[in-house]
Amino acid sequence: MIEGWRWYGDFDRISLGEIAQTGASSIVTALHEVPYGEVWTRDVIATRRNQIQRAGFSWQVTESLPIHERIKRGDGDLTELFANYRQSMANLSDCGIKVICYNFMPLLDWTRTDLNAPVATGATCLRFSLPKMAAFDVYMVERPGAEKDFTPQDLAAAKVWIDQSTPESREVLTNAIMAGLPGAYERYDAPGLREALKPYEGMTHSDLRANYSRFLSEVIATAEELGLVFAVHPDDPPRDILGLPRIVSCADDIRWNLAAVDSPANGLTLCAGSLGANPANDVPAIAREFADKIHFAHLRNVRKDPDGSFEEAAHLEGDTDMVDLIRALLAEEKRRTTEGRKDCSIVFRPDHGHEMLGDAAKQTHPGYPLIGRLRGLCELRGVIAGQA
Ligand code: DNO
Ligand code: MN
Repeated sequence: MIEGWRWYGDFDRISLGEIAQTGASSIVTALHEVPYGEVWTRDVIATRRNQIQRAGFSWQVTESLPIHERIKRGDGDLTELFANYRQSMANLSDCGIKVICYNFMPLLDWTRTDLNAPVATGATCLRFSLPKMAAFDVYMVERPGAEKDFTPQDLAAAKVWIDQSTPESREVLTNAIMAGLPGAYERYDAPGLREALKPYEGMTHSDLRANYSRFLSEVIATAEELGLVFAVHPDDPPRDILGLPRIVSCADDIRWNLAAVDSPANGLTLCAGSLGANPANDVPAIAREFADKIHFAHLRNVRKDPDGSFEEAAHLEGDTDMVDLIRALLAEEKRRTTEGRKDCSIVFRPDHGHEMLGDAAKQTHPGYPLIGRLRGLCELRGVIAGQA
């Protein structure tokens, strides 16, 4: 497996020189500065790639080539947006970047309710509390019909939280939830988010699936011609949120996604942490079932609570059997090697880490600390070496 490391380009307070000291060899990045829907030009991609290569790394995976919200909503004439997307694909391919990670979550990307939840070691982690999510949705966003999406127990716990909350704690919660909005978006307050949700009102799973399969039919044939592969990132958390449908949350969904346009270019980012947050998902089993379509892996762990909440555990300490998962990925690499394929190695990255040992001072994005991810990478490296 190839050790990857997410780097946010020149915005990142962690430099390529520092990343080199982790031992990772492949940078995972995107042109975060380009507004969604616009073309990633060949020149800008090549400049970024040269910068990465000069620092001694490869750039094999882009995370993400973002999909404009109008495509997710199936809104209006999408001809130009699809053409721009395909042009960015061609430019990436010209520059040798052949794996495209993306997600199809409407409006929000990853969602947490706490960015600094304490863990026993004294570090902090990202956490998702279902009662707090319910409190936000029902009492702060006041989304019409939100109560229907929660159990009586969730609602009772949400009421307790809101009654005890202060303006400050409500603001901390709002900021945590907004931290997962994709880069190009403004941050909303709770009433602002209620407005932002309006264009999605009434969108069903099957509407979103129709828009998703239209997207695939617009890009997968081009990907095949260019020798590119797509790797959809699962929903995080793997459930509907704020009334928005989610369609990449479990094995059944993935079966549907991969069959929607059946091609080696239509593949998966195996994000162990996202999938692992749903108790129904057996992550190593999912890795085995879809092994030949895994083009990229995010390795991290979660510890689930019975009420649907979860926290990001240390990489080898949560509910997912990471050793078994790595065994599945290594077996797939071996199979590819015996088939004589040239893309045998799967790039993985330590996906998130605990904030620890002074990480706060250098962290650009929640979940992406230097030392916390280094701890994760080293533990995973040990597991991989032990199985080689
Ligand atoms: C969160 C990440 C996601 C991921 C995108 C991929 O930390 O795993 O933001 O990059 O969903 O499109
Ligand atoms: Mn991930």
